[in-house]
Amino acid sequence: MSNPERGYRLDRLYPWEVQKGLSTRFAGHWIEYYEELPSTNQRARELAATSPPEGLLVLAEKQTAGRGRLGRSWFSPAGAGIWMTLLLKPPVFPPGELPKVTLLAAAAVARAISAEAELTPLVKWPNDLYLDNRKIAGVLAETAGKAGSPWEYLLLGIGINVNQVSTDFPGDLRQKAGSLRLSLGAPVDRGVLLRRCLAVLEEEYVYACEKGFVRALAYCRQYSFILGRHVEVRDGDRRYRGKAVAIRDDGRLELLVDEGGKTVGIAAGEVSCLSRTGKEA
Ligand code: BT5
Repeated sequence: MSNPERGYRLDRLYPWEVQKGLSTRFAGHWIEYYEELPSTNQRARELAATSPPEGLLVLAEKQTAGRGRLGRSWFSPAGAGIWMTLLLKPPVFPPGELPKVTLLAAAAVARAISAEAELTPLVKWPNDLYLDNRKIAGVLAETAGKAGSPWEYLLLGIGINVNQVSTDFPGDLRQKAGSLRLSLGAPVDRGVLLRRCLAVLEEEYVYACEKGFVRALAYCRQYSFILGRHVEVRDGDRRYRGKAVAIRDDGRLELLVDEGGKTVGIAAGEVSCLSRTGKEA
């Protein structure tokens, strides 16, 4: 290897290597692996129409049209991160649970990172993980299925920045995106982390199917990036400013709004943290 610094780029998340030592009952037992895909969520949606087994994992070294929420894009360069979608088939699945499922996935990935890399990512409601004030991971939870049963599958799309250095990010992301490597000061083995993510995701999911989301929500509250902070939440055309005081049991963010001192429960949105002067922090 001529340049050990960049050696991680030669790694591949080959399914047979990922599956060696995988401790799950179903998550990742079937892996569709691609060097390059437009988006793992998009591929998972196509596969959902063919009645795949629960636990199927779509994995790509690189995405050319990685997706965030609301049509935003997700930067997914080759070999530097984990870009994946896990297909689950929950027994009962009211579509209103999606915000909680998103938080569950964020909590599971945060737990997996804490276990493997000795870092403590914070959950930024509703779908991000942060380290050192930078976004290092995002979750895109969607539903899919055959025509007539569009909620048959849950697609847990997860992107984790693992080994990028800051010059790997395009200009507009350089100030706000981070990676495990940047926080740790050393590269991280993607295969080991991926196995741990699958194990914790399955564990949290099975637990939630039996007992509800209490445990995942408790984690998101304990390791929250925003609770107690003054924030602005944008939800479409609506904007709220106030103190983030709670994550409710239904997954909504409770905000004590500046004007009128009332609390509101917000189902989805984009949160920015504000400084005391009201500017974006
Ligand atoms: C998310 O959306 O954070 C969800 C990201 C989910 C990505 C995974 S990768 C595997 C699977 N397949 C897909 O196609 N998607 C999922 P959102 O909250 O909307 O955030 C998007 C915003 O994050 C962008 O507008 C950028 O500002 C920022 N961003 C984009 N790429 C980033 C990156 N690699 N790291 C940090 N921030 C990024």
